[in-house]
Amino acid sequence: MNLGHIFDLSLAGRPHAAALEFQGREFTFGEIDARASRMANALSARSFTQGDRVAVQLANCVEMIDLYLASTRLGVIFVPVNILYREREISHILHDAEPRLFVTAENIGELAREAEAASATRPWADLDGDSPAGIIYTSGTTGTSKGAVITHNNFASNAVNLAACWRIDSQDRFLLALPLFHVHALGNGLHTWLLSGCRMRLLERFEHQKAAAEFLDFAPTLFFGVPTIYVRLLETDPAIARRIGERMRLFVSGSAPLPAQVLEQFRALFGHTILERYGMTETQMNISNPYVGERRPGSVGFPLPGVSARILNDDQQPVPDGGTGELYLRGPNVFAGYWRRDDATRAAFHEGWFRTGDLATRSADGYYTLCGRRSDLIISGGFNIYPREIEEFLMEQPEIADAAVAARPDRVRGEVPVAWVVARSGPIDKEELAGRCRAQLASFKVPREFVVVDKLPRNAMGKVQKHLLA
Ligand code: MCA
Ligand code: AMP
Repeated sequence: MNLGHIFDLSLAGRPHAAALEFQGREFTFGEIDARASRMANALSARSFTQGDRVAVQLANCVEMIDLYLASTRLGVIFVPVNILYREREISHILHDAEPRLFVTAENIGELAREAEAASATRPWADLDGDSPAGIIYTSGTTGTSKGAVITHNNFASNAVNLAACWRIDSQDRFLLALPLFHVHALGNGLHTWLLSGCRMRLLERFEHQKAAAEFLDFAPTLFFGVPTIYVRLLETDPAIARRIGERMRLFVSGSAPLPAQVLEQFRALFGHTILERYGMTETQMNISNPYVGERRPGSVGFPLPGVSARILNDDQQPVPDGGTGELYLRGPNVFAGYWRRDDATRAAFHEGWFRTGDLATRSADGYYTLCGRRSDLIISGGFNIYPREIEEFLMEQPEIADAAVAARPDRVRGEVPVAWVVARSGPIDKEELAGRCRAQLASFKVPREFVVVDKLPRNAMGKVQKHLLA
């Protein structure tokens, strides 16, 4: 099967059921199906064929769903681009993925008009489950991001797992506020919606000032969030939180560690124990706390069905329960490799097991707990930041001789980036430097502070000792 067969459970199987709400507009599954066909025919008219790439940088909207469904129908590979990315970051992706078309807020109107005029007959490419469905860029340790090639089978196994293990069905009311350009909203959100045939309200983005009102108005039963969102929701008035909680069935958290204290405070306020799970772009969802049974604070639970997990030490030997090592994974969820990067793909696997780069420990009763990362990845509000990329940008600036970027803990965003810089000669105008960063880097990557130092602490190998920076 390919994703089309799975989506058809709702698109073709429940054509008259309410499917989607977006900014006051409502659509049935039949309408979503027809929109997808029209968009696919519009892409075909632009001579898109199987294997072509379409890059898309849009805020959440119905047209983005149309484009995604149209792509999976034609075998076109969908390349979502973070809405916060600036020219430098976008240019890297476009050069690497070589899409036939780059869809943005500027030209989506034109494409939508072509789709309105196109036929609603269904095009249907005969796709194998191993066909690529998406290339999702994820920041590599090299500083520039690499495209993770995700197949129909990868996405399908993830959706089937989540729908089954989290009991998502057509009775759910699903509030989706996460950005569709990431696996969290796309692979978990969109796919479980289409698989289950539930009703979804899509928001353009999560706005914490409006969140409680949105919950009250839509009365969802299901919600996916990153920890920053749950920290924001702790500001909800207790009586309102209780009302929201009464209607809810399941709150899920992932993409970054959920502090145990936030889980406890949230439980006291909303009357729900958030279900924490762990995933990666390259692997979709790997490990999840159980729907029925203990959702253990600080832990991410058990490997999902079909997913095999191993914790190995630096000599690639198994670590006994209670010990810490790097987590390796195998299963139908694991991606096909990095786009045009055989070297990076080879480096990411050991004897067929994917190296997550995450450090983990397993308890005697089988719960996995993440305990940090091998790399210096920073996660801010659920967005990943590789310090190397910011360091490279800073070193290109004429007034900077040396630079290092590291995380600072942040109550709301989890972590934020801070830069330590060495001047080439003369003073550094921090405001001006911050402005240049804002123009060239996604907002979440812009260092929250610049600390000017005489030199960076380096070890004998010349590597910056980041733990000494703060
Ligand atoms: C954030 N900002 C945005 C958006 N989200 N701008 C436009 N559109 C967006 N969708 C910018 C704001 O302009 C602001 O910039 C900063 O981010 C924080 O915004 P704020 O309103 O203060 O929001 P917040 O209350 O702090 O919440 C931020 C957020 C956002 C909404 C939680 O961080 C977010 O959407 N995170 C989810 C990311 C995600 O889905 N990650 C999954 C990747 P400024 O800083 O300049 O003020 S990981 C993944 O996919 C794996 C597989 C997994 O395990 O899930
Ligand atoms: P991404 O590359 O955006 O897919 O981010 C994947 C990374 O997010 C993982 O390698 C983890 O480091 C982190 N991550 C995802 N879920 C969790 C979680 N529940 N707890 C801690 N870290 C997480």
